[in-house]
Amino acid sequence: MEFNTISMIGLGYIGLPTAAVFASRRKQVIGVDIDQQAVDTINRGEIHIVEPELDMVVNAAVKEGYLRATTQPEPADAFLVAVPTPFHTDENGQNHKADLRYIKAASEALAEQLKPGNLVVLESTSPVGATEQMAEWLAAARPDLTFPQTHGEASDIRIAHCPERVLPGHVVRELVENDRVIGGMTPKCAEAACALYKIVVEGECIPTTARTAEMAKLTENSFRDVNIAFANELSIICHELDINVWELISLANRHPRVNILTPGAGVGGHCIAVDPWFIVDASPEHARLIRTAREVNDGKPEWVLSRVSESLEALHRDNPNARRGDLTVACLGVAFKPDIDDLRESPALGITKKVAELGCRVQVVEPNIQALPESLAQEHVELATLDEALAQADVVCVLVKHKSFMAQVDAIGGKRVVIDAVGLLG
Ligand code: SAJ
Repeated sequence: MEFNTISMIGLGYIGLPTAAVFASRRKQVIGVDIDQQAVDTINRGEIHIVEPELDMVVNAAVKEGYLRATTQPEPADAFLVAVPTPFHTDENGQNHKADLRYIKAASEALAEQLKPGNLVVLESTSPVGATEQMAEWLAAARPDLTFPQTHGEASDIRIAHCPERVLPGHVVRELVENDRVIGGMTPKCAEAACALYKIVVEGECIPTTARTAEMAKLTENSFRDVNIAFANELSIICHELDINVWELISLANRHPRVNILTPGAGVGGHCIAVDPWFIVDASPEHARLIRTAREVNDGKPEWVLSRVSESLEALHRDNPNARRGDLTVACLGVAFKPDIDDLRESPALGITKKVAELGCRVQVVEPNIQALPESLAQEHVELATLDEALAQADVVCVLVKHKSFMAQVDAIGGKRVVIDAVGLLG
C-alpha cells in the first residue's frame, strides 16, 4: 500500500503535529479543520496552539509545499482522524458518557472522498467500540464501498485505531520516538496502518485488534490516574497524621519495587481526568478502583481549598478586627501542570477561582501567561509577579511546581503561612 497523500482530520494538539511530522517526511499532507481561523493560520506557516518546536516544523512543511490546510476533506490515500472525544454527564454530574459526535461528523465529511484501497485511522482517544462505530458511520455514508465489518480482509476500505500517546510539551519528539499500538479491524487493516506510521515512527509499531488498542490507551491514562490518586490520598492522610508526605514518599520510593507518583492540586488536562470515565461507563460494576481514583483526584482541589479557608480563619482568630478583604492570598500557578501555559481543566485555576469567592484579595502568580483568564476577571484578583505576591500575601498557596518557583524556594518557604499542594518546599 502506498501512502503519497495523507489527510489529517482535526488540526488540534495532536492532529497538527502529526500532520506536520508526516509532511516533514515529504508526504503530501492535507490538513482539515472546521475552524477557518486555524486553517488560515496554518496556511501562513504559523500555529494556533502552544507546543515547543511545532512552529518550526509547521513553517517548514507549509513553505516547502508539503502541508496545506482546508475546511473540506479532499481525496487521499489515508485519512487520520484526531478530533475531540469529550464526555457529558447527567444533571447530577454522574453517568459520564463519551460524546462521539465529532468522530461522527468527521466520518461523514471524509466518507464522501473515500475510494477503494483507502485506509482510515482513528487516533482520538475513544471508548471501546468507537472504531467499529466509525466504520458503521462510514459504511452508512458509502453503500457503494465495502468495509471490514462486513467483508473482512476483502474489504475496499481498511480501518484501524492508533491512539495518540504523546505528552503535551514533548509532542514533536514523542510522536517520532514513542512506540505505537496499532489496532486493526482485521490483521490486514493493522498491517496497512503499521506501514503508514512507520513513515514517521522510530519506535515500534505493534499490531493488535482495534478494541484492544482502544482499551490500551484508556488503560495507560487510568494507570496514571490511579497512581496519582494513591499519592493524593497519601498526602491527605499524612496531613492528618502530621507527617511530611514528600519525605515519606521519597523514603518509600527507596524500595526497589515502589515508585509512588507526586501528590498535587488535582489532576487536570483533557486526558487523564477524562479517559478513565470511558472504562467506568463501559463496566460500571467492575471498574471500582478506577472510579474511586477519579473521585479521589477530583476531590483534591476541594481539600486544598479547605486548607486555605482554615488558614484564613486562623488569621481572623489572631486578628479579630481584620476584614476578609484585608487579607491577601497568593496563588502560585494556575496552569494544569508545570511549565506550560495551558489552563484547560486546570485544578489550580479552579482552586484560585474559589479562593477569590472567599472574599479575600487574590494575587495570581503565573509566569506563563500575560493576562488573567476571563474567569478570574474580578476587581480583587490580580496577576502579580512572585516578588510582589511574596511582599504582600498573608497566605501563600503553591498550586503548580513551575521551575521559576523552584528557584525561589527560600523566599517562598520564608513566609509564615504556606500551603504547599505540590511539594515545592519538600
Ligand atoms: N500529575 C500529578 N502527579 C503526578 C503526575 C501528574 O498530580 O505525579 C497531574 C499533573 O499536574 C496534571 C495531570 O496530572 O494536572 C496530568 O498530567 P500528565 O503530565 O501526567 O499527563 P497529560 O494529561 O499531560 O498527558 C497524558 C499522558 N499519558 C500518560 O502519561 C499515561 C500522555 O502520554 C497522553 O498522550 C495524554 O495524557 C493523552 O493525550 O491522553
